[in-house]
Amino acid sequence: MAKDILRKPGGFMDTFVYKPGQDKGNTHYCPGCGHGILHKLIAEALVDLGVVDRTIMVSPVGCSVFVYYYFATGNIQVAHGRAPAVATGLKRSNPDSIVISYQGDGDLAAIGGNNILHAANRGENITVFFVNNAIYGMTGGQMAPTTLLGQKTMTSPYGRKIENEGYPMKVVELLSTLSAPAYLERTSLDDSKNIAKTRKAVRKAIQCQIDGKGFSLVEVLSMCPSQWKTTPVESKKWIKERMIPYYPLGVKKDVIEERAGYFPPKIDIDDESIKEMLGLKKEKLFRDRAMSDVPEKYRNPQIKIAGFGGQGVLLLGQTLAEAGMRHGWNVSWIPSYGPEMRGGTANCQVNISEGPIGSPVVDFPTILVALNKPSLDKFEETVQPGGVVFYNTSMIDRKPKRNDIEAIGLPFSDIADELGSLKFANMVVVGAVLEKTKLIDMDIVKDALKEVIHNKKFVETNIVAIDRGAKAV
Ligand SMILES: Cc1ncc(C[n+]2csc(CCOP(=O)(O)OP(=O)(O)O)c2C)c(N)n1
Repeated sequence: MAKDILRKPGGFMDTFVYKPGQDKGNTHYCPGCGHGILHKLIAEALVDLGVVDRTIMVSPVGCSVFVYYYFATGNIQVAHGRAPAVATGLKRSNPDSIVISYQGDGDLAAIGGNNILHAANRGENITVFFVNNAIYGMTGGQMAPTTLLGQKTMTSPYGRKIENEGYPMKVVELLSTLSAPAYLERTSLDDSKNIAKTRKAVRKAIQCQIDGKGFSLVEVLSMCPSQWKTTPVESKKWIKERMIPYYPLGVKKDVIEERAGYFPPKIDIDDESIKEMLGLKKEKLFRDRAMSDVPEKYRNPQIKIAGFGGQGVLLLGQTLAEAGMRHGWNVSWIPSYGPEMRGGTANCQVNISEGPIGSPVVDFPTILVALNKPSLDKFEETVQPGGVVFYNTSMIDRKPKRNDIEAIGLPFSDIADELGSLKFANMVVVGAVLEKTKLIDMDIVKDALKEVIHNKKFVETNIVAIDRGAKAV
């Protein structure tokens, strides 16, 4: 029985794995911190409301940055203060999902002040849990917009003063002046009665989203004994005696009952609208090859292309993605490059998929293109077993070490040089990759080139480069 009472809620991961192979068993939070309590209330609510499988937790920066260690939901970690914007995108593109933005006071009220204001003002149908511990916890206890008057922090060592830092910001009251939000409440974690009220508010806020009623936010007053330089017991007292008088608890806005739920119509993108988007009005979309016609090991590839800045790495990825899109498949392309115009490292990540793409990030590619030695050194280990590595023998003087991958070495740069410029190496790669994998018809790629290459006089030579790559492989 006791075992049953103490079980972890199903909304949590079975094990808290921080790094592969490391199950910490507990959380990374300090003793007495409120985050763990709120996590538990949310995890339980997700189970009881039956939405664990369609929830996406969005964690920005702050002590709760590692929300993704704990919740058995979809998770995305985003830039400081930007959770409401990312949550907006997630919810709008996946209206059936339940999107939860989990933010601290530094994150939500300081750097992300504009983000939360506009998400609330637009009435996004998302749920925000706002942990107000009156300080920047993660970075060592600097003043937050919610720091109390007289409160000493690292950056207000004599105590916050109205003349210097202004008044502490009352976020739920501020948002309650907007027309759009459906439900705004402030609760606290300082005693069991208030925890029970927080539990109720957490559920109500998530239900509000499930019912399509619009923006909901719960501000939760929460202990931070480490940065308040006090004990867990004293911090609870401090909330009761100092925080609650300034930040009164209770519902600040609730129009849930008055509202009809809104569920955006499903957008069905048909072939005609895709053609229109691509400017292919008169041509047909090429859908004559199913992914099942592609050799099994090359299907739905996750591709990483890496080399020096200036080797055309990004254009190479764009060309593959553009061609895949013209083929009618789902594609994604994201670049990653250093600040140097030339000589720095660059890589891009491309997904080509018959089904929806969950994430554009390719950490473990099925196809790696390494145009220089540092790229092979860095990414060889990440290739999925059974994957394929195309490597540039003009610049790489070793073979891949792994024997569970297919290695195809070709002198991409030398072939490009023969065509008049090293810049054509990327298209030689395109030809080689497509000839080998049979992913996309060469005609489609050549057509796509007209889109991705801005200087039209180079289109013909690039087509020759593609043919040379195909021949070489
Ligand atoms: C762009 C950017 N600026 C500043 C930081 C440093 N930083 C990390 S967390 C943080 C404040 C976090 O405080 P809060 O949101 O209150 O969360 P808590 O840690 O208290 O839970 C800051 C300023 C950063 N990571 N990124």
